[in-house]
Order: sequence, then structure tokens, then C-alpha cells
Amino acid sequence: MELNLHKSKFLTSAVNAQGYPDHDLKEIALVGRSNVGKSSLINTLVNRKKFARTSNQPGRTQTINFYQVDYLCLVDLPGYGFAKVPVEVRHQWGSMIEQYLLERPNLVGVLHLVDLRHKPTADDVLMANWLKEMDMPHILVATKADKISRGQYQRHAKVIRDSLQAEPLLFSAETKEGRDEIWALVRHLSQN
Ligand SMILES: Nc1nc2c(ncn2[C@@H]2O[C@H](COP(=O)(O)OP(=O)(O)OP(=O)(O)O)[C@@H](O)[C@H]2O)c(=O)[nH]1
Ligand SMILES: [Mg+2]
Repeated sequence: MELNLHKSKFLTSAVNAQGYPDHDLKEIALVGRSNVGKSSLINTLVNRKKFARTSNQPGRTQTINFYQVDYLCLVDLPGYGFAKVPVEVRHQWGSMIEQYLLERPNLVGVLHLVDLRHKPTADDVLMANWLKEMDMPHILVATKADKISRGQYQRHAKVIRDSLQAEPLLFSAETKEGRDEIWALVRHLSQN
């Protein structure tokens, strides 16, 4: 079913289950390292520049943010693996993400974002394995494709494929490459 993007709105931010919205919407969550482009991807999906907060500073998104888009809900999670965040805060974020992914009944699928330019980190591998173990439907997205020349796409995609055992969908928030495919897959996930 097509989505009406005009029916997009920020719902709420939460740091624990008490703060999650009380609704029946199916949720698709975005996970990935800090600064990988989770919030930017949400903005690209809804065709708005400042819908989800983005920043050059890794660690911008520090809460779980819920965005309604018509009949479904996109969930922007804090990024993992940012070394400059104090270790206690990292543990807090880790448990925030984990609790959401493990316990949220509305969750029907996950977009796992990695940076097309870089070899996946140990945290990326952990997340990929965890999603598989949990049998969580998920889509692997390689972001910032505009920063790589097309001639190098396959070489970079192979590094990700070899490391995470999945084919990444290439995406750019700058050029909007991959946007329509992601929407099609997200709609598909929301039918689960
Ligand atoms: N060139 C380019 N820059 C991007 C792209 N996506 C995101 N960025 C930039 O990368 C930086 C981080 O983007 P965010 O969307 O805030 O990243 P995030 O994953 O939400 O980060 P946290 O909230 O810290 O976890 C910003 O400066 C964005 O403009 C992209 O596809 N291409
Ligand atoms: Mg963010």
C-alpha cells in the first residue's frame, strides 16, 4: 500500500519502555554506528531536510525517536560504537537499544546501516549476527554512496558482503540513490 508522506510527524522520544508510544503502528527501526546516516536516511525517506535531527557530531541522537509516517512508524535509535562517548553512557545506550529490539512487540523489521566507505567494525558484525540470531527481518544498507565513485562500488560492496554475509543496498542521502528500493522493502517489512 502506498504511503502518504504528508502524514508524517514526530511522535516522541524515549529512553526506556515507559516512554514508548502507546499505539498499534508497526515499527521499523534504524540501527548502525554513530554518524553512519540513520537520521539522514529518515529525512530522505520522507523528503524533508530537518524532520529527524542530524549532525556532524557523532552521538547526536541520544534517545529513541519515534516518527510516524502514515500507517507505519520509523524508529531512530542512538548510534553504537562511538569511542568518544564515555563508557557508562555507551552501556546505557547499549541497553536502551537492546531493550527496544528485544522487547518491543510493534517492531517488525530493522534497517541496519553501515558506511559504504569502510570495512564493517566489530560492532557492525555483532549487530548483524544478533539480528540473524533473533530472526529479526532486516535490510542491510550501505550509506554515503555519493562519497565513492561508481567504479569502486563493487569493490566496497564486496568488503561489506564478505564481512557481514549479506548483500548491501547502496544508498545516498545526497543523491537519493536507493531511496525507492528502501521504501519498497520497508513497505514489505511492514506487511509482516
Ligand atoms: N555525503 C553524505 N553525507 C551523509 C550521508 N548521510 C549522512 N551524511 C552526513 O553524515 C553526518 C551524520 O549523519 P546523521 O544522519 O546525523 O547520522 P546518524 O547515524 O543519525 O548519527 P547519530 O545520531 O550520531 O547516531 C551528517 O553530517 C550528514 O550530513 C550521505 O548519504 N552522503
Ligand atoms: Mg541520528
